[in-house]
Amino acid sequence: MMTRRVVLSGATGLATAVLLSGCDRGGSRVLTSSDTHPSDYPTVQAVNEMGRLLETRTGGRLRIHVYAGGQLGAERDTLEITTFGGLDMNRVNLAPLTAIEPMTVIPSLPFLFRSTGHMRRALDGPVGQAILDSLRPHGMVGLCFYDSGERSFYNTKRPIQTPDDLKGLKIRVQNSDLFVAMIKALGADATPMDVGEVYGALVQGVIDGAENNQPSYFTGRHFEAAPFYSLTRHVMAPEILVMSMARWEKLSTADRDLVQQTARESVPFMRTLWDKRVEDATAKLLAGGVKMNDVTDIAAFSGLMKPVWDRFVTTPEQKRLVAEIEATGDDTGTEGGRG
Ligand code: GTR
Repeated sequence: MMTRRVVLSGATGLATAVLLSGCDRGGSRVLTSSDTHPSDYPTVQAVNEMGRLLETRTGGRLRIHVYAGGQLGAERDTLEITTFGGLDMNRVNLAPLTAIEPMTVIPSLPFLFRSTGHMRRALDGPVGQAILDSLRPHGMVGLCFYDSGERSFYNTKRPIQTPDDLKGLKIRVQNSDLFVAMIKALGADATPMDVGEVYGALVQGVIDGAENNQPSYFTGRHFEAAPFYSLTRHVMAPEILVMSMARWEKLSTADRDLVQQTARESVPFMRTLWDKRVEDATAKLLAGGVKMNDVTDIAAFSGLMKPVWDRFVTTPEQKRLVAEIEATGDDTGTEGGRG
């Protein structure tokens, strides 16, 4: 049943996207983009802002239409559509890309970033650019990263304080072997699944929990079914905005520069919305009865990650980027070292 729904929604999305991709109206081009989040979510707002900048700067010649709320299907499916040019742009989390390109594993590694400042500084620099560029051989141009905060565990049973509390729990993860390996290393059972299925799976007891940032936990109403949210802050895998290489190659050099520049300009816009969204979601979650607990012994979790890092960080290029990120300071000027 679940598989059939995914296939059907993917097929419908595909037809829509193919019909709409790069449609021309009197010399103006509408770039199509997909997002699983609803239209008020910061990622959608940021791509809309980029569209507004593009429209203003080209006198309406280039515009963006975001298909929000997962209308075009799950991230894995829309990514496939993007790679063959059926969709012009796509905003996804980095996790589903880890199956496609090993360089995208890096910012998705558990307990890599020490803080939001550290993550932003590393991804805004040459390391981030190298990861964005790594998607080109896969038919996509990485335009920019957006924040996705810190992912933490939530479940229907109990607060998580130590990895022992996760034992035996069925935890939903994104479609990524890296995430599956991380959950297994922590002693829980991993169930990869599209985010759109999580609420129902929690209610039906198909899974006991999942992991995400506060805004997604709130927006998907997952907190109603799984009220224990434990601040493990284990992953800061960012969001990424990509453009299909097929569309990119059809743009003039000047338009490519404009697309790249407006994407870049949408990043600080998004961060302002994001910080506020985390604050608002947290307040609403607490008001909604969520039992949120701090986790004091983070080392008990991060200490189990060595086999995961060893399995997924294998190439010299990956190792070089990890070392560069570890040596990058955070916004408060601390240089290197896991403090
Ligand atoms: C969210 C992210 C989505 C999606 C979702 C998930 O934080 O913004 O793109 O990856 O998590 O868990 O599937």
